[in-house]
Amino acid sequence: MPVSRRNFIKITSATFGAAMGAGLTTRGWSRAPQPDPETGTDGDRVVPSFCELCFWKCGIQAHVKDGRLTKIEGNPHHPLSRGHLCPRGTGGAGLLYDPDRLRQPLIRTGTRGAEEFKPVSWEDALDEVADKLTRIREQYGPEALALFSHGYGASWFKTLMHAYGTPNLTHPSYAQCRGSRQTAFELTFGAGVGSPEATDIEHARVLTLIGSHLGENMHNTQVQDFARAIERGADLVVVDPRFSVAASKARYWLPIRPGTDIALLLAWMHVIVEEKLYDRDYIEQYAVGFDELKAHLADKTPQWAYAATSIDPDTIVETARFIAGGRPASLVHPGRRTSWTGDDTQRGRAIAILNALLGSWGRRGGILRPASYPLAKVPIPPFEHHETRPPADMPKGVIYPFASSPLSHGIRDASIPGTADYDIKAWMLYGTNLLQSLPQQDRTIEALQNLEFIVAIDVLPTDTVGWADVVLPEATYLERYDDLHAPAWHDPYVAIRQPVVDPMYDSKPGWWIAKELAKRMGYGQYFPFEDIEEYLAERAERSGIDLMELSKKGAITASEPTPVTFEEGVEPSFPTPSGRIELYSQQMADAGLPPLPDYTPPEEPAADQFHLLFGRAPTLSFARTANNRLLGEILDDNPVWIHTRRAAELGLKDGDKVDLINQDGVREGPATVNVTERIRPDCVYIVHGFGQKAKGLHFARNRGISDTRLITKTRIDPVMGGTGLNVNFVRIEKAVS
Ligand SMILES: Nc1nc2c(c(=O)[nH]1)N[C@H]1C(S)=C(S)[C@@H](COP(=O)(O)OP(=O)(O)OC[C@H]3O[C@@H](n4cnc5c(=O)[nH]c(N)nc54)[C@H](O)[C@@H]3O)O[C@H]1N2
Ligand SMILES: Nc1nc2c(c(=O)[nH]1)N[C@H]1C(S)=C(S)[C@@H](COP(=O)(O)OP(=O)(O)OC[C@H]3O[C@@H](n4cnc5c(=O)[nH]c(N)nc54)[C@H](O)[C@@H]3O)O[C@H]1N2
Ligand code: SF4
Ligand SMILES: [Mo]
Repeated sequence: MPVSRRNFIKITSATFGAAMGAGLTTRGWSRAPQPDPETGTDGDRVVPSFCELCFWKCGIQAHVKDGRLTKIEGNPHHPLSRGHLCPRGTGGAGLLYDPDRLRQPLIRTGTRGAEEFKPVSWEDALDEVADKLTRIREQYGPEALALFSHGYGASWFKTLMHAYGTPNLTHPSYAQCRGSRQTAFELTFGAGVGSPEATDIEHARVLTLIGSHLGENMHNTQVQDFARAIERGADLVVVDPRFSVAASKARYWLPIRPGTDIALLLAWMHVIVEEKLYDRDYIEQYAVGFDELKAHLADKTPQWAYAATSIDPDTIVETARFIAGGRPASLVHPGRRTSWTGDDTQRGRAIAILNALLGSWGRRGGILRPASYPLAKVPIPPFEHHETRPPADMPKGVIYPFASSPLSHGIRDASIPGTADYDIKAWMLYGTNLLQSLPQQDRTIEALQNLEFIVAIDVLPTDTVGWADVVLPEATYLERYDDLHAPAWHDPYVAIRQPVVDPMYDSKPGWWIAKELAKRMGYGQYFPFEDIEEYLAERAERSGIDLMELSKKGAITASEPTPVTFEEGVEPSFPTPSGRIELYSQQMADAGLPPLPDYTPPEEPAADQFHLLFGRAPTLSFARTANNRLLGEILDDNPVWIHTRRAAELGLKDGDKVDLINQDGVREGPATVNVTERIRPDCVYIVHGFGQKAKGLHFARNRGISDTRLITKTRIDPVMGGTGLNVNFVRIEKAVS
């Protein structure tokens, strides 16, 4: 039964008020979480919430004793964790108790970027930010401010930006991450695959991974499903220039030449179409453009692809048949960080079309059609209509027709005066570390030098935070509430983030920071609540959710199983212009882009160079966890993988120290050498997230090397403007320092 806020507070304080553990002073129903008889704990309380060590948002149960977090486990009530977490999720205490945390608001005293600040009161810091942003708006218009964000807590600041009136809301997780995949699937099926991805890995008979290094890429539910699929006897085809963890479980490992996957995908489809191995009924019923596709594939033979990919034609034929043999439970994973070589939407389209030929969209073991738990909104007044200009994210005269979210590197570039249609003058940074996440770091620095005002809302004094004029220390995800969360998922659910312990030091939750800024800037009406508990109670009540139950369990799943496949009753609808799966994309043709995926040969490295590849390690979330001492105990360096033969030629052995010098002469080092057979001789590989320089990160500083500093070159995806990051080459020399 839903409860009103008033009753809720009454019930919870009566029931739980007396039983509170020490150290928790938040009031009202937030005290609800109690030892759960199912979990047991040697502490005082177990608080369910959801993780923020990455963006998968697994449910956690945080154990507290004497007011201190003692351990974090997976929440069995949450469909993304099912009682388990990835190693990073369990290491959340390393963030909460990080001695380097931002402790109080700071205002810059030295030159910008010198990381010199003085502590100030919240009053002074908020007044300063509100005053500066109001002046920027008066002088240049609202679009002169950009918000860069990553993470669920950004929702409050997005509301603030809508009130302010800027269209420049951006996140590197679009153009530097999964934007091209999203665009490709939208163009083909009329819908993306979402986040968390709605792939049914668990029930796949054949799973094909193009790069996607599951097991190192540790998205928890995917990895659990991956393990289950393997246990159930599913077979894997892994395409990766590196022998990844997933490759070690595979029936086929195809060590492809980097940047040539489109050729392989076209050749696979050539075989599948020529040999009539595709799902003919499905294609006839749901798709358009098959004849055009067939004609396009006619000359994309395995022999043709061999020259591009270096994969033997017989292997291409064999794997094509093998992949088709598993249909419709044959899933070609859509990928996640697909910002590789600038032809990424085309590669995404090839993957989408192959999935269509296999009939896997809307099928068990393929890509499901999930639904969200219905959540009502807390009403706010309509945002004022501002006559603003469009986002400043594309260079003058350039249009990327299918960009559906402002491009972060573009907005960065527009902050260097005179380069875009108008200049960006101020940045608000929320949970984003642009010096590590945007390519072409020299441009990021130039932008940082030219801006009139920078405010960073963060938890740590990172490289980018060091450039801010005002720093606002946010309480970590273990110390705050955020909005309710209900993504599309196989089992629709709603989850709550709630504080496990009180905010440490003088940190404050994001909702409070945004609300205080809004009040000062005249946008108070968009935060129509006294505190977050009132907001959450109202939202829950409007949504018919029992907040007590939610607070106690951490997540509530819809009671009835929801259909997720066409067979189970999901209406096969494809919201493309034709209303069908678009194998041939008229939308692309109309925009002057190739309507069927084309292969363009990538640039090759010189004889003494290597392709620079990078990826994830199970215990690290890019730059986000680099200073986490608990996780650092497991991995505190990112050695550079070099093939045995090339290492011998260079006279290198394991543990040697080297520098990497890229095609533009940027030198990064010293890096530790890892000599291995697990990589193609023309590639090197490092884990992203190391090589931080910030003075205040006493653990992460100068540990390992940064891939980002070596990414001085990108290839832009003409379809949606993403930055291909995997187009840089490096030479290797003995380290100079
Ligand atoms: N532990 C951990 N897990 C994470 C994250 C994290 O930080 N830590 N981050 C999360 C996020 S935000 C994302 S977007 C995902 C990213 O994870 P993925 O989407 O899996 O990342 P990719 O860049 O696609 O995959 C990297 C792999 O691609 C291979 N590769 C490089 N070039 C090529 C090529 O040309 N062709 C082929 N076929 N393979 C190539 C590399 O050798 C490497 O094994 O991971 C998520 N999961
Ligand atoms: N060279 C290179 N660049 C890449 C990638 C790569 O592999 N290599 N990967 C790309 C991908 S896939 C992605 S998704 C992007 C991600 O790049 P970003 O959007 O920059 O995201 P993060 O690295 O997660 O941001 C880390 C910041 O969030 C802060 N933070 C952590 N928790 C909180 C919190 O609770 N509140 C607040 N306010 N701040 C918090 C950290 O202290 C840190 O400053 O990077 C992309 N860029
Ligand atoms: S995958 Fe790991 S880090 Fe990401 S939300 Fe889940 S537990 Fe946290
Ligand atoms: Mo990402």
